[in-house]
Amino acid sequence: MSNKDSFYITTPIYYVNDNPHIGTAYVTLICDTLSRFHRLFPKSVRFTTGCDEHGQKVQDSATKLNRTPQEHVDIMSKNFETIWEDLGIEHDDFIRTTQDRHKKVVNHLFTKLMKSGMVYKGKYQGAYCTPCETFVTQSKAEDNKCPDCSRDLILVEEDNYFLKLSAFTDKLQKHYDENPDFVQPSYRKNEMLAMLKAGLDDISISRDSVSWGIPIPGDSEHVIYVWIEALMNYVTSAGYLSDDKLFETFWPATCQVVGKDILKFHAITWPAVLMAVGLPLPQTILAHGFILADGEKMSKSKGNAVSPTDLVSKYGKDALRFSLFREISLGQDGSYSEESLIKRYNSELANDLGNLSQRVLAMVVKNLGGTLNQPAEIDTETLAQFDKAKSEYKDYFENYKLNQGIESLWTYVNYLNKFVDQSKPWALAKEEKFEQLNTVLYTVADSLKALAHLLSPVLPDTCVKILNNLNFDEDFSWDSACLKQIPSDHTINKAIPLFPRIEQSKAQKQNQQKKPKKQAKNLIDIEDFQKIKMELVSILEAKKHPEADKLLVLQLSTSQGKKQVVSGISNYYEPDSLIGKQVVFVKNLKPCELRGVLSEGMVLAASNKKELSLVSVDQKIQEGSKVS
Ligand code: ME8
Repeated sequence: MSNKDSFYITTPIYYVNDNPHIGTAYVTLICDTLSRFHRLFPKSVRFTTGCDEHGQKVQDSATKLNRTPQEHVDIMSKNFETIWEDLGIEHDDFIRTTQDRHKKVVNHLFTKLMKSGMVYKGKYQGAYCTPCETFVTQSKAEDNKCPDCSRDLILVEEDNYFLKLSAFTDKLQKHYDENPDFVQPSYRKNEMLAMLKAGLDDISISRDSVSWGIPIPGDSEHVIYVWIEALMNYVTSAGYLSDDKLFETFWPATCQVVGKDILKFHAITWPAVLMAVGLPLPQTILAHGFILADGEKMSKSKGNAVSPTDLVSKYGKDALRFSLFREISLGQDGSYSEESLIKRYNSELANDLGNLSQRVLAMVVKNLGGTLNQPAEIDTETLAQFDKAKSEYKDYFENYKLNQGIESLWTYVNYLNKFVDQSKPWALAKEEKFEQLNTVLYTVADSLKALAHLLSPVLPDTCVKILNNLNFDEDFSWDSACLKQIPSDHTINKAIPLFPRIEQSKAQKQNQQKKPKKQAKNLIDIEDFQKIKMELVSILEAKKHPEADKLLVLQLSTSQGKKQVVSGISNYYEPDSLIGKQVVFVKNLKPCELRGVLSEGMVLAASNKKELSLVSVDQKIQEGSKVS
């Protein structure tokens, strides 16, 4: 059992075949928020994330882009780090499976696995899903499609090492019985229990037709199956073999957050590996559901994804995480869109919290000269409501129920709004009842201060603003989240608005295609030219437009993730000939639909009436380089 004074939370480590997307952002934000919550207490907290850099899928992506796998993983993992920073993620470690510290751990643990008698050599003959990096048994491989992602399977026939997973069925069952919270939520645990009941098959744990991986110790013809070595990142990152004190503090992990699609690897394979090598099992594996758009899993390949970085640049970091947690109950699938973010933002952030803060602090400045005094007593109903919200919030967050925890705090925010409406401070000001006015305004300002500490994991930037508005430093802690903390004679600052309202029509307009203005024939200033942002990108995929012969639909690997562009070059290029080409991408064009397909920019081409050629560079240089 984990040390109660420490909290170790992990995200899955992400494949670097693609840039971060809404699904990877969602789980990373969950972990960031939970780690910030636990940091409020006097506790050692560790939050790790990183990249899963080996395997066939990554090897194939690198080949498509004419890169070596190492070049590819170096570029892509940097993108992950940058985007996490843009989203306000504060991790303690960013692990990459190509790092020496990880290879060392994998060698050590795999050797232990072999010595445990739980590994044997055999032949795997069957289907493999490269996008999921999974072996698929014949009975599940209907129509040669992956049962999880529906993409085409490949047939592989390899001499492989196998793990005797079948031998762990009873031990795992016992662990589940003795640790009822091992897998959460309970309906996901039941899925795992059903698998155990059906009995487990042995699994392949090596590949011999893949070279991009960690070789099997003593048999370099094979590499270790990516899923087996990737799981080991969680102990590498906790200091296994490199920092005994760290490992002692943080292993076993408190909470490992994963998507429901990869739960089996974490709730069955991973514990079996740990049992085989004699390491303790994590306390909880928490499975989240999918973010849906129009009832389908949101994913870039389906073209229904909203980009987390675009949302952050438009609405701020806090609005993204707040709306994701509010819209989707952790564990279940839930719909999400830019419109749902705007609705939450306007109703809960701007109206409930932002307005409350603005109107009360403005009155303190206007009617009390900016200075608050501690009243002799605070209304008992307010104290009771606050205590209830705080303890419910703690309980929910400790049990990974983010939406319900936020709801508890929001009940208190709404209580404060009612309190203001009923206390009518504007009437007290008019009647010059300054003592009563001070009591009302103090009650709300003091509550906002306490709320800032409680809400800081969910709205980190906003809570800094709340405390700064109130003229306090932003040293968030659970103990500071109490009422009657503002001392007498305390002067606040002029309030900076927390959430300027988003006009929905304006936001919608931003999404609408604007007709290109006719270009004036006169010369332009350099400032005008500099407004066009261009960079060098690679073409990942090219397909014919389903509705227009002259158009191709290109998928580009850009510094802001994968982008789709519709381009009128079909008469001049075969789609396959474009894969891996480096081209110039105009990245700040307003997105538009071309014959029903979204286009998020353009690629440059030189053309005349007879010929057309894409603009490129005369020698290969790093992707993402600015073109100017
Ligand atoms: O699976 N909604 O990496 P990955 C919610 N390397 N979550 C989503 C989602 C959506 N629409 N789409 C994807 C891997 N995800 C392995 C992990 S860990 C040792 C190795 C989630 O880059 C998905 O559930 O494919 C998964 O948890 C993660 O994003 C995808 O990770």
